[in-house]
Amino acid sequence: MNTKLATSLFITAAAVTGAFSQIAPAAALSASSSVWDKPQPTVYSKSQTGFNDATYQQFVQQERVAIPNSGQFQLDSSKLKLKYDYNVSAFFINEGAGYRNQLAFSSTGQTNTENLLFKDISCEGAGCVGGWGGNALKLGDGVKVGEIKAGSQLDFFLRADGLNRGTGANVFGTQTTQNADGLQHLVAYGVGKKYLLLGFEDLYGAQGATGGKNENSDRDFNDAVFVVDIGEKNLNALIKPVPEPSVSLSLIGLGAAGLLLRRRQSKAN
Ligand SMILES: [Ca+2]
Ligand SMILES: [Ca+2]
Ligand SMILES: [Ca+2]
Repeated sequence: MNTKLATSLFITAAAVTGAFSQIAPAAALSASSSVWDKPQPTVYSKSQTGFNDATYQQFVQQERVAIPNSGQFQLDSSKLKLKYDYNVSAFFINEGAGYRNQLAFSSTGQTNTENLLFKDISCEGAGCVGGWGGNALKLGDGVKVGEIKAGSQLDFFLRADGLNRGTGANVFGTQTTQNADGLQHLVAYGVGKKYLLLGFEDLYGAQGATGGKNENSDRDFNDAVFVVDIGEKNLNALIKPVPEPSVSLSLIGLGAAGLLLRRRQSKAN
């Protein structure tokens, strides 16, 4: 990882601490939720949105290689609570998965809604991690999440191989405790000025575990990769959390360095 990358990639140290654990977690979207039966929202191409995915492809790891240090950056659902009203969008970055995964979101709080975002997360051809069937999305394709009011919490859910398995699929979400295997399936980073980078692991169980429901998971977290535009003010609010007393000195140091670098970068931009 180069220095520039490190400055743009920073994560909320506070997410590790569960700083806002007193906030009740949003109800998980089950595999049988009607949200998965909704029609695919309009997909906008890069030429329509002006979004450039190239900057973010560097975060997509090769198959079966985890995003470095991803285990440190466990996402707390409260991390995605928006402090300001914003018209949120999500963009497809890549997918390294044989599965035909699906993505949905929910917003709870001031805005209460849920919707399907991508019904068939499949990609084949130049720039795609692999090609295992399906070619529904182009790199950088975007969908509108919609206007989300300040004080709302965003959660994202992956129905693993949902296109094929339907209601029998596993759903993995923002809340680790609500995942059937009890494991983290999502890593989140703050990238650029206004984006969250989300990387999902779609295989059930611990790395290499077999038997039962286990799927010999590789824990590479590249099975569905997105960025979500939450706006600069919301991202800034998320990456400047009030440090908890329990946060280790090293994490505080990391966060402070990240903020410093970010401010410099902001000025540079
Ligand atoms: Ca993968
Ligand atoms: Ca796939
Ligand atoms: Ca995987």
